[in-house]
Amino acid sequence: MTDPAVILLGSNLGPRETWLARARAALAALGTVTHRSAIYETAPWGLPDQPAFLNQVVVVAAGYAPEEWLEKLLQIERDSGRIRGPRWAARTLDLDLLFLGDRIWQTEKLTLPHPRLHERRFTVTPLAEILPDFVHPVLRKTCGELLQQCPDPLPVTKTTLR
Ligand code: PH2
Ligand code: MG
Ligand code: MG
Repeated sequence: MTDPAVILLGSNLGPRETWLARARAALAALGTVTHRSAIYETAPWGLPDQPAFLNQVVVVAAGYAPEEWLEKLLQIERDSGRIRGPRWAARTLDLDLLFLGDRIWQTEKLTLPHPRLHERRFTVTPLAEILPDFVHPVLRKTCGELLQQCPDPLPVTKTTLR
């Protein structure tokens, strides 16, 4: 059994929809895309003075190890022309690994589940849309419960895009 990778896509620079579409195509080339949320327009979290983001969550089944996934995602980001700026700054494409099945992983490079996912409405909203009953392996709550309990007040608006 391969552990499905649950990935958050984000963009707030340039042709945002195009970056997400290209990232989905690149992910589909790595394995089988089993779920895809709607695209949400979301207020910038962390550094407020920057453009709004588009965010989406997709699930990909493929047999990679955690740090292999990280390398694949970084490569797709680089292919979108991303230049790494300050933490939380505007970016063409950001791909964050939220879960790899229910694996718990903690190294210098990568922590699974993503340690801040439950604090961010822009993450939990698309996640709860497609995986409402998936149980967070550390917090022991479903994604639906994490959304209900999310303290983040920043607005998240569902678009008609997917
Ligand atoms: N990503 C960040 C920082 N802030 N805000 C929103 N709304 N969406 C993001 O994807 C996002 C953010 C760092 O990766
Ligand atoms: Mg991120
Ligand atoms: Mg990232």
